[in-house]
Amino acid sequence: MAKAFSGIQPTGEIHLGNYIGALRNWRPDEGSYYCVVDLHSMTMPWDPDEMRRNTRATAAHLLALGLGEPSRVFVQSQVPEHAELSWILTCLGRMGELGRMTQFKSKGRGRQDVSVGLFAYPLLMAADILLYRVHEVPVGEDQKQHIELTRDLALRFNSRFGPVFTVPEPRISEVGARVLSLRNPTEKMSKSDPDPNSKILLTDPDDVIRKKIMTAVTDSGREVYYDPEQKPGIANLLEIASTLSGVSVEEIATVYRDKGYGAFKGGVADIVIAAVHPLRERVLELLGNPSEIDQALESGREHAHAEAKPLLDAVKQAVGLLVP
Ligand code: ATP
Ligand code: LTN
Repeated sequence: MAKAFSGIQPTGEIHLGNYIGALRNWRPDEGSYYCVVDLHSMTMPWDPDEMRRNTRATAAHLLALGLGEPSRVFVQSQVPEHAELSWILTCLGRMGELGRMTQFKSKGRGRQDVSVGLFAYPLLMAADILLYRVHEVPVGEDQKQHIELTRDLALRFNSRFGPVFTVPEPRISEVGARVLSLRNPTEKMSKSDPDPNSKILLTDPDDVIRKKIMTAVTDSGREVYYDPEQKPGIANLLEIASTLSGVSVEEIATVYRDKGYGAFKGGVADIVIAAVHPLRERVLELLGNPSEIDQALESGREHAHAEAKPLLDAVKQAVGLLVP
């Protein structure tokens, strides 16, 4: 069984893009870990109360997906090895390679007022992954470049200091790796998009989901077929429906080809509601029970720490730091 690690930022409510691109591919296998990466969400300005609330709420989503058993979910800042290894990797990473990260380029390049953390962020992500000797990192398309950097750092470290790190692979699904905004289907669906109609939340009631899909931006045509260049809005809805139903994009397009956008969107809404409704019930139940969330996180923290500590000691030993 391949061991996996992945992370999600507590920057807002979990949406369908997070679920389709990442969370649905997370499995509670032995040795796999899933992390609420609170330290990553400090790379952009944040509010402390919101951070506390979102950290618990994000954890509740992971637990509702069954990832907490047995003890696979934890909070990044509660396992100090992440920040410590991140510093060591910061001294191995190069300005040039970090400057090429497209996420940094889109959020920060050329601006003097962004944090140093935003630039260094992929090194913290590399530390997250490398601490657990995992083989796979299930993520959406936007994270591929960061995992390639993680691989480069692991190989650089191993060739200079000895074979301490496992070199991980990204696991990115073919369909649904980049779910697009319902309001602007050239941008990805994103937690930090302030327009609530741009995204479907896993806690949205059925009628809200239906309304968001019925009013999703599409082109002015009538025919339903898969063409991401010419019809990005329709292609996005086809991908969403396909990943959630297990029916291929082509088959769904054939069913609705001449039926008009209204009927197609109604069919997509049925599929999304059928998938999201049971998840919402479980998330809301857990959110009403914060002590259950905290208990699960404590158990996750203990397990993660027990694995991360010896790995960090091996790193320290290899680079010449005195291990107490
Ligand atoms: P933010 O807007 O704060 O950057 P986000 O919505 O991009 O947040 P993250 O916490 O950065 O969410 O990502 C968690 C996981 O979800 C990552 O694996 C990421 O690749 C995936 N993901 C995020 N948005 C999408 C999307 N629109 N389509 C597919 N996968 C996505
Ligand atoms: N950078 C990722 C979140 C993240 C992550 C990780 C994903 C932090 N550490 C380790 C996979 C593995 C993001 O913003 N989506």
